[in-house]
Parts: sequence; structure tokens; C-alpha cells
Amino acid sequence: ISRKHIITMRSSEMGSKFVLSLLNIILYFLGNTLGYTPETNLGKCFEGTSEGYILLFDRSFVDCVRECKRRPRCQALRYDRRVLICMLYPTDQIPKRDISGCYQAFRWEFIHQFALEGKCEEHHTKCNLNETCSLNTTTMEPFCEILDCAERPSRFAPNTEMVHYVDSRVGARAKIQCKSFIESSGGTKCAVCTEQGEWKMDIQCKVPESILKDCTELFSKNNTLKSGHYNISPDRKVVKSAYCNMETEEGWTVVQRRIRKDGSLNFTRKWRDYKAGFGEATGNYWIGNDALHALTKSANTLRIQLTTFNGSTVQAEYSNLSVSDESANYAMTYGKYVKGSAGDALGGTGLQFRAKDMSFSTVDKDNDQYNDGSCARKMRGGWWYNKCSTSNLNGKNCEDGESCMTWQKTGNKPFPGHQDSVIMISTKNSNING
Ligand SMILES: [Ca+2]
Repeated sequence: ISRKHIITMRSSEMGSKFVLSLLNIILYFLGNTLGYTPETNLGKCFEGTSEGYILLFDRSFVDCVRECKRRPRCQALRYDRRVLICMLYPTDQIPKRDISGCYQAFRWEFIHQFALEGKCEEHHTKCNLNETCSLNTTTMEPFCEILDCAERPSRFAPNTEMVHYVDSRVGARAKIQCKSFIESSGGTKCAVCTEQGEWKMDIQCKVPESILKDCTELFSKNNTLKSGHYNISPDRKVVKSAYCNMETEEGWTVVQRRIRKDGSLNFTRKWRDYKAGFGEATGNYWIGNDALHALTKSANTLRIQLTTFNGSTVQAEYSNLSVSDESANYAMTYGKYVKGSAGDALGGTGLQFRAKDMSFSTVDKDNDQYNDGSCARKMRGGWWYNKCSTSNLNGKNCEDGESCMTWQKTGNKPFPGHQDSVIMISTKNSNING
């Protein structure tokens, strides 16, 4: 590229010009080593142009299109993906060529193609994970177009693992089989991503009798078992790896584990993550709301163990936690607050903060009682928010503030955070009157 071409550069972009020069120098040395000159390398996108174009640096492709749309003199654009450079042309006298890493379009093309971009931006949130917003070329109306099956087939078939997998595009094929410890119909099976954006597969993986319901059952069968991670299946459909606390006279199934020294795991997650569970039983995790529903169908004791930032450990115990199924938004209730040094934050300091009898909410699903916004977004977690809450154990791992892992009775601060949080359930010695 010849410098005389850059005649309309704005002063604010002079810094970027320096960066470009630097880039040229680097490319020059690279070019000497690899056998090409900076001109031919950078120049591919810049060849065959007329004078008077504008260069914009460090722009995304969408920004480049926007810039051209809002400048009536812009008649065409070129965009170099490798160096994030946007070129706006006052003429359409540029040869149309398809060069890799370089996109070019004339005004009428992108006005048509991206004219309803704003409409698509609004519409985009209505599309599912496996869809993208496209514009109907005739009506120019946005619609959701299925592109792929979004995730790997093993995610949709419990207890399976992948044997062969390339990608999730429509038409893609993958091979899956039941996990080794599962009773299977035998062999590998083929999964196909259909045009409906769903994996079609025929595989049955049955949970064997040897895998028990929860840690309480495991311990009652064998009271010499040590604390650690074990395979359990609360719903007899999906095998879960969970941490079992066997240190007291019973087995406790850990449903949430957040130990600060074991690293940071993001708990500000969407509905489907909270539904299926996330993290690893060997570290920090959430067992999943479906598993929580199955675990709390029978009488139980809920124990919450928290470590404050002063290093002291406090507890709260409740009788008969009950989490409903997904159709009822995993609404939570319990018998009563039994005891503990942590206090009853689920009950709330006021009725409007009570988590009891609330539906579960996540950043993408607002089932709370707060009409002016989303408590999950405000408090950065997934929880049984009211208007909002005095408990937020799936919030951020921080010391002070409503978005922290707060449990409001453990300190003088309005929203004390905690270092560690362990939520566990025992289905033994349950208070059936609770
Ligand atoms: Ca709300």
C-alpha cells in the first residue's frame, strides 16, 4: 500500500497509523524471513483501489458495516479480518474479488444484507442456542435459522460418552456409547444432527442397581467409606458424580461445593446449566436442579456450612428441603429452620427476602417477585430469589456486597460474603414431622 492513499485519515487515528507502521515493519521482517513483502501481504485487501478512501483501525466487521451505513458517501467497503482494518470507499469502482481473510461489499449489497441488523439484534435473543438470526430476503423480516445441534450428543443422552465426534452442524454424525459402568444395549451408536437442530440417536443406557441413590444410602451400606467423590443416581436415570461427606455418623450428599482454595468456578450461569449441574465433584460444583428435585422427594435434612472471611465456620440446618421439578420452576420449600450458628437466612430478615416458597431464577430466567428487574442479574447467581434475598450462596466469591455469596446473619455488614460454602443433604434420621 502506498502512503499517498491514506489521505483522509482522521487525527484520532494517527495513533493507529503508528500501529499500522509498526505492523508493516514487523511484516517486513517476517516477509524477509518467509519470502514475501509487506506490500503484497497487507496489500491483498488494499489492491485495486481508488484514492480517497478512509481507513478505520481496530474495528469489528459489524462496526465497519455500521460506519459505512451512516456515511452517505461510502459506496463500498473492504474489511481485513486479520488486521481488523476497515476501509470505506467513496466509489464503487473497486474490483470485486474473493480474497481469503478479506471481505468486500458494495453499498447496495450490505444495505440489503444488513439493513435490518438492528431488528435482528432485538430478535436475536428470541433465538435458541442452535439458531442464528437471519433476514428473509423477500420480506426482510428477521427469523431464527437453525444452524446446528448446539451441543454434543452425549449432553442429550444421559450416561453416554463420545467415541467419535467432529462437530454439531446439521447433517453431522457422531458415535456414542454408554459409559463403561452403565448397563447398555451394547456397542457404539450413530447420532445424526437433524434439520430440526436435534440429535437423533437410538441408545439406551440404564443405571445399574449397583449405583445407589445418594451418599446417605452409600454410607448406610458401608460405614467404613471415606469422604470423597462417588457415583450416585438420585433419579435412577442419570448417574452423577458427587462429593460425599462421610465424616459424621451419616452420609451427606454435597449438592453445592464452593471452596475458595480449590479455585474459582463461575456460578453466574444460565438456566440449563443450573438444571443439569456444572463443575466437578472433585472441586467446586452445583449438582443440578433435576438431581436436587430427585434428592428432596423424600424426607431429609439440609445442612449449610459456611466459612466467613474471618476463617470461622458456621452452620444452618433445615428439615425436609423440597425442590419441585422444572415444570414448577424448581420451587423450593422446607419444613423449618432447625438450628445453627449461621442463622436463618433462607427465612429472610423480612418477608420480601424470604427464599422459602420461591421459584428458582437465573440470569436468563426471571421467576422472582421483584417487578423492577431481575434479582439473578442483580445478585449474579442462580437462587430462589424473592424481592430479592438475604441468602445468595451461588453469588460471586467476594467479601462484601449483595452479589457476593451472602448469608445475611453472619456479620454486621448488610451483605457479608463468604470464603466457602457447602450445601449438603442427608436422607437419614429425617424429621418427618418437620
Ligand atoms: Ca423480576
